[in-house]
Amino acid sequence: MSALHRARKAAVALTATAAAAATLSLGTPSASAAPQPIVGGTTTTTTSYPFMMQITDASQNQFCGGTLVAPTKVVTAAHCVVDETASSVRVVGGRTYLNGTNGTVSRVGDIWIHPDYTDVTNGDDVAVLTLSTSMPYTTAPYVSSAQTNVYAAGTTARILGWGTTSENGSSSNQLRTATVPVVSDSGCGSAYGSDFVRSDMVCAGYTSGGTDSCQGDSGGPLLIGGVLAGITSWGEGCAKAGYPGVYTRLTTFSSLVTSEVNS
Ligand code: 4AZ
Repeated sequence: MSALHRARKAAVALTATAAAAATLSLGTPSASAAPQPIVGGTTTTTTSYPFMMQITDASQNQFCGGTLVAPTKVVTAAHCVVDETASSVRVVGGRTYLNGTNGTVSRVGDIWIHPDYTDVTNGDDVAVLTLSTSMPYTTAPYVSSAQTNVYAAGTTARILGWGTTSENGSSSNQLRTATVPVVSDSGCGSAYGSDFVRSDMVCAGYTSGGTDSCQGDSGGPLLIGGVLAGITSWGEGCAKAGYPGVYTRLTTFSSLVTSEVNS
């Protein structure tokens, strides 16, 4: 696959780097729709989505999202933290703006990464962070392993993040959200071939593109009916027609996550 855009965390937030890269305008959504944030969507707040966490470096520069599922447990993507150590990351809750200083900052006591994780295109893109400080925010429920029906094609899902608002664009200072329809496994397989691992991934997005997760949204939630059902993982670029976003299929990993949440 020639131009597969492997998901990677945004290196830094709120720098001029991303804006400079945007001038390359590689693979921006074509013709019809001008790029809009998350790509597409609207601004929101951590008051509306209190379980939405920033995963940051030690200087509180956001590079991924995460979902608070218990007061000291955050679900995120393996690829977000595979090159990190517990001491190198922080989790920030209750902070709508990347340049804010409010909310709750916690250190991380333990990082659990799926033991089989190698690369986003091989699946297993799930991790659980154990926080040193409890977050005083409402947690999100997550799917049980039995709830595989939530991924019916066409079901509306919600994505959230501070990621770039266009491919190779800049991060959003304010948290953003968008809704995208779940894509059938056959449709996603047609787009991504063998990189789409049906047991471990689910796709969401419009056939015409225009609305999607993007760099820096990784690790954040895909909510279906208000329940955490996926983790932002990867895709071919962002918001491109024919290339939906790929999310970790959380039903597959629900029991493992529960083991970590209860540990
Ligand atoms: C990323 O790099 C990323 N359009 C996240 C989501 C998608 C692509 C890349 C899906 O974090």
